[in-house]
Amino acid sequence: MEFSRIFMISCYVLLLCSSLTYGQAASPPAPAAISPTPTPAPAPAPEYVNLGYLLSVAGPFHTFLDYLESTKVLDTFQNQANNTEQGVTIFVPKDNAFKALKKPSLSNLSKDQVKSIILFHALPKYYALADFNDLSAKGPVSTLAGSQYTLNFTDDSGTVHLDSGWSKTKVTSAVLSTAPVAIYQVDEVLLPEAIFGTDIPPTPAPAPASHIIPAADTPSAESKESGSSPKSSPSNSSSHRIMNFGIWSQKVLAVLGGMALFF
Ligand SMILES: *[C@@H]1O[C@H](CO)[C@@H](O)[C@H](O)[C@H]1NC(C)=O
Ligand SMILES: *[C@@H]1O[C@H](CO)[C@@H](O)[C@H](O)[C@H]1NC(C)=O
Ligand SMILES: *[C@@H]1O[C@H](CO)[C@@H](O)[C@H](O)[C@H]1NC(C)=O
Ligand SMILES: CC(=O)N[C@H]1CO[C@H](CO)[C@@H](O)[C@@H]1O
Repeated sequence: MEFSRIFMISCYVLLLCSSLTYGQAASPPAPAAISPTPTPAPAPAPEYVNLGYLLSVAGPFHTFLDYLESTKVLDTFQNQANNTEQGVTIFVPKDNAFKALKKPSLSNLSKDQVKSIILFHALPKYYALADFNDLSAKGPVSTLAGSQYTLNFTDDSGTVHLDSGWSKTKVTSAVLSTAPVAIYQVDEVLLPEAIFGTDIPPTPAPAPASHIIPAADTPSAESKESGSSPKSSPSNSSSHRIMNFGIWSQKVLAVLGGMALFF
């Protein structure tokens, strides 16, 4: 008699404990799935973004910056950036994108053509990444190089693809995206149809998928590795297993407790 009472009490205690742990195990899995993209800390609204400085410390974007300086397009961009009404959106290829240029190279172009190509890398307006969804429906978008220098955009579930005719590339990270200045890193140098003609080369072999390198060492970096956000969500299985074990142990103990009543 004494033994069965102790057994019942201990069963009851175990039951309590197991429902407590079950309650704890059941609650945590929720937050992981809610927002895979971290919300950027609200940076203080910059009065003045020094593009030359920013591009010299991010990237590496030295080749692009050299072209910006030698063509004086840096002044055009900076002027546009200072103009807070419209702002500017700049697509910046990394140094290795310039190294990868072989077939149509920039070395064989006139100064004006090079200038146009560099101007071709910017839109005369600030666009946040979310704006490209609307922009992609609009068809060809004029760049700072003029109305015959257009880019087509497509927003593929958050990844912004650019098509210049010759170059098909995508935004791989946001170096800066705070109105009025957006600077996005792209995989390739944008080569305009207006200079290279409509003799579009066949699409080159796709680059290895693992080649996305976020722009590091950026002071106001709001680094966004596009297209790979869901991958990093933690494994779901362990929390499910804990939950399942919680339910299972609770049931067993409940049965034991019920049996104990008959002693
Ligand atoms: C942009 O604004 C800054 C700060 O007001 C100024 O020093 C700079 O000369 C301006 N640059 C251009 C190209 O307007
Ligand atoms: C520039 O390109 C044209 C045609 O593509 C070619 O005929 C010419 O030889 C090139 N010049 C140099 C300096 O490479
Ligand atoms: C952009 O898209 C339009 C059709 O909407 C097409 O006619 C044009 O050739 C495209 N331009 C480029 C550079 O891909
Ligand atoms: C709902 C869900 O995301 N289930 C996944 C849990 O993780 C396993 C692999 O560990 C996937 O196969 C499931 O699809």
